Amino acid sequence: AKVTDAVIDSEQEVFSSMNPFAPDAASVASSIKYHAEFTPLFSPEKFELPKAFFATAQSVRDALIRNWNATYEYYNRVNVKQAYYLSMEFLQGRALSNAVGNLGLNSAYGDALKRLGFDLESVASQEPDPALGNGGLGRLASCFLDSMATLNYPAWGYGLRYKYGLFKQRITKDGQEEAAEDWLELSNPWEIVRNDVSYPIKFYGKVVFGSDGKKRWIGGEDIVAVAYDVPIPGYKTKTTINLRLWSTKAPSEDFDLSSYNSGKHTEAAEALFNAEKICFVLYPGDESNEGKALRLKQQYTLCSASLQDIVARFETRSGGSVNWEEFPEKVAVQMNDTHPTLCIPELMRILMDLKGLSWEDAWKITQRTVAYTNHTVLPEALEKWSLELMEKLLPRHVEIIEKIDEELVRTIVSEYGTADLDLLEEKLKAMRILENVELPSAFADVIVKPESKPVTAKDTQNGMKTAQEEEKIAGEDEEEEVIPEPTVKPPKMVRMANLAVVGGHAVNGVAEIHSEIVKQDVFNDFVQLWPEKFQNKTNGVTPRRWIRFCNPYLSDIITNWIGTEDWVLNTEKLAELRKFADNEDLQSEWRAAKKKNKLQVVALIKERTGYTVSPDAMFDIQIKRIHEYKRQLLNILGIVYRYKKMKEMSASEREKAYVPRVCIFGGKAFATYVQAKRIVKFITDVASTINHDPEIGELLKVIFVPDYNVSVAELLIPASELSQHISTAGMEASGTSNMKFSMNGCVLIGTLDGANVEIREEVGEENFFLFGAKADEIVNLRKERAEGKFVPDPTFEEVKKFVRSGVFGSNSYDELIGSLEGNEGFGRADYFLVGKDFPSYIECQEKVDEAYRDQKRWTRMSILNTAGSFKFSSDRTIHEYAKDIWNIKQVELP
Ligand code: B1N
Repeated sequence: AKVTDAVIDSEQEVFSSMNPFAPDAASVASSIKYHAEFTPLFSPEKFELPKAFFATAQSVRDALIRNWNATYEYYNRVNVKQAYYLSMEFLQGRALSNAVGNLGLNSAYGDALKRLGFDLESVASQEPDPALGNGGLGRLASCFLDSMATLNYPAWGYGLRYKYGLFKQRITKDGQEEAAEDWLELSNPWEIVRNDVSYPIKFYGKVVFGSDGKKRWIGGEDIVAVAYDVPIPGYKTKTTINLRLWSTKAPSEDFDLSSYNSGKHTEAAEALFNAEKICFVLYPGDESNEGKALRLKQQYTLCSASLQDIVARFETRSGGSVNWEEFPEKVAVQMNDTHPTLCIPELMRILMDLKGLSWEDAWKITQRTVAYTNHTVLPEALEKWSLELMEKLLPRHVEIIEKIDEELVRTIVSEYGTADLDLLEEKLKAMRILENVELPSAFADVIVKPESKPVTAKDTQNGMKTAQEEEKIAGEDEEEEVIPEPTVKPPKMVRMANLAVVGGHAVNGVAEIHSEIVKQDVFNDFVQLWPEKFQNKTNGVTPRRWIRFCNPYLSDIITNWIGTEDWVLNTEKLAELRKFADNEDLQSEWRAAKKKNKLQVVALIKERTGYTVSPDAMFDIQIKRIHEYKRQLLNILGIVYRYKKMKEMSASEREKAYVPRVCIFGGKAFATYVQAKRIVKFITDVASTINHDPEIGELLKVIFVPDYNVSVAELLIPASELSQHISTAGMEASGTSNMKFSMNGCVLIGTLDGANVEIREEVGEENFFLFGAKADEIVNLRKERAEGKFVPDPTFEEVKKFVRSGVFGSNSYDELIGSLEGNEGFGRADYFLVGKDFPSYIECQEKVDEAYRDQKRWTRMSILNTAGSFKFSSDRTIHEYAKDIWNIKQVELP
């Protein structure tokens, strides 16, 4: 339809009131038509779905901007303390349904679009899924924004506006292929570029003394960071907070017009390209440290632009009288993992070099302002940067880091004294920020050990070995060990986690077990110095996106049975479902909702893979980044084992013995993580054999859903009945999809790892399928393995042999299966203990089948999962951060 009758409303008239619940379908329709006509992104002749999406989004954005302005006008006026969540990743997911839902405008927008010949759902599905994050860490940041806004906490997010999000995954016969994700191709209707909010960012150059005797950093490369704001609405509140994403560009004078005029077009634009490329891509590294110089530039851009902005806001809000000591009373900065740790030296630099504060004052302020969340204990993921690279790129920051390191050495020496030099040396080695760097000159004479050995390359990584090193060691034979180690000069490194612990006032882990490991293991030496810094903040997820909006069928049932929709804000109310767990009416409604959700996934699977699956089979799902420690390999080997057993039976035996299952996988492998990509390939090979086996039919199907992202999760989670969280104990910091599944009435099969431990406590152990070794057994198990004492279970030998026999194609999967054995040349001797946990996993899966056969029992388990999941709302998590770390108060708009 052509928009000929567009009502030219002035924007002010679109929503008659600041009350977000006011507009009716007629005014919404005219606002959509207004944008369709006057927001020039599409040609005027057509009014089709893509245009309908943009016009609708822009109409919603008007409401958000109004609320955003009201929010900030008020915060400025009362000068509240504000928290800033700095993250290299925000995995926002689509925004339209979420915004409309949060504003309570579902029926107004639904009706308005109907009048225009569309429906809200198809319009919403036009939106690209912005994947500015890799996985759990980025999605957590987005859940936190939702909770901050919903709970009326004065808080902002700061991140980067990557031109390309996490790669698009294609599955071919060779496994995973990556393609650029051009999410901005059609432009982003939610963002508002603030051309008047931009900050200079410097790299390289040198440090000089200014006329005042103070140090100044003269940059060698200058770029500009420009603010793009994304409004974040809270649920049923006017509070709308901000996600400020920085984009980089060159200062306009950097375009070399004379080169251009003389025909050197590429050279003329080089500076532009160099500046812009900083924000080209999100590094697709999840729990690995890519160590790219460009990544360091990204991290510094985030820290510098955000802190300049925060400091400017503090100054503005202080009016004429800036008292820097008050800075921590107005500002809390949370660093999402170590990626924004440069905040610490950057704030020091701003306070000292630009604002004239002394080291002592600047340090006190910085420490009181900044806090650090740790998200992983995997040694290879603890970020380290080459000191040499950092000295080049950020010379002034390195000076500051050196001084922080020197102060730390002073603290350590005064704490442990010089009587026991072995102990002192051990502490320094574990705790110093600079690694493989001589002691600061002031200490060089104090700490001299007579027989001190030169450091070798193997002594790196906090004394822990990287996976690659382990791999090397596993492959080393006896002979090699007698050859004396060459004394290579180990690279000088900056350990960002140590800097974050020293420079912040709080360090938290993300689940109870993880925070304990952080204290007992990773940062134990720091805990002895500053026990008060260390905390736990168990992760959470927003019940708006992750139940209310993604699972409307279940939500309606919950609301009906509890008698109120309050549970969306007060998830404790979900516990009231417990008393109805055996009620047959609730049970049948519950199953009917699950069935409807499963039918949507049947369609998705058909569309994305071509496979037809039955909605009556059990939906068994594992969706997360592909990583050895998450053990998708354990899952698929379990499926292979099941398949083998089925093949050994007669048809009638098979049907009696097994519950029909659809086993669904989804997830991306880091592009250079070879073993993870082999796992993807193996899963898809197994899938094509089993799915085409006429003997097996509906009894077993294996599906790899390509290009897993937030939108796919929103469909899969509500449809899941069993979900797998089966990491090697101690390795998954928390996990957050486990919480989403449990909320949506899925029963978990899992190890005692991350948040599984707490979920099991809350939902009751009889409603959780537990298997596998415990975290405190892992070290010993690996040791036994290395000593050749591990006796594999016959079932495990059987399944490996079956894979090697060629049932899944000519490939014998030597590298994959070999890695589980520690055969010479095949690496780490089953570092992730797949073989150890295999028999208990298989046994546990048998219990799953048994439970599922009794649908009343299963439905009861499902209801009790939803009922027991209330702790895992990110609202609870955010209240804890606000109280224990940020010291911010809820502020309701007048
Ligand atoms: O953070 C999530 C946790 O729930 C997960 O258990 C944890 O694995 C995840 C480097 C990471 N930890 N570390 C990362 C991401 C990107 C990167 O470049 C590390 N992600 C996690 C939320 O707490």
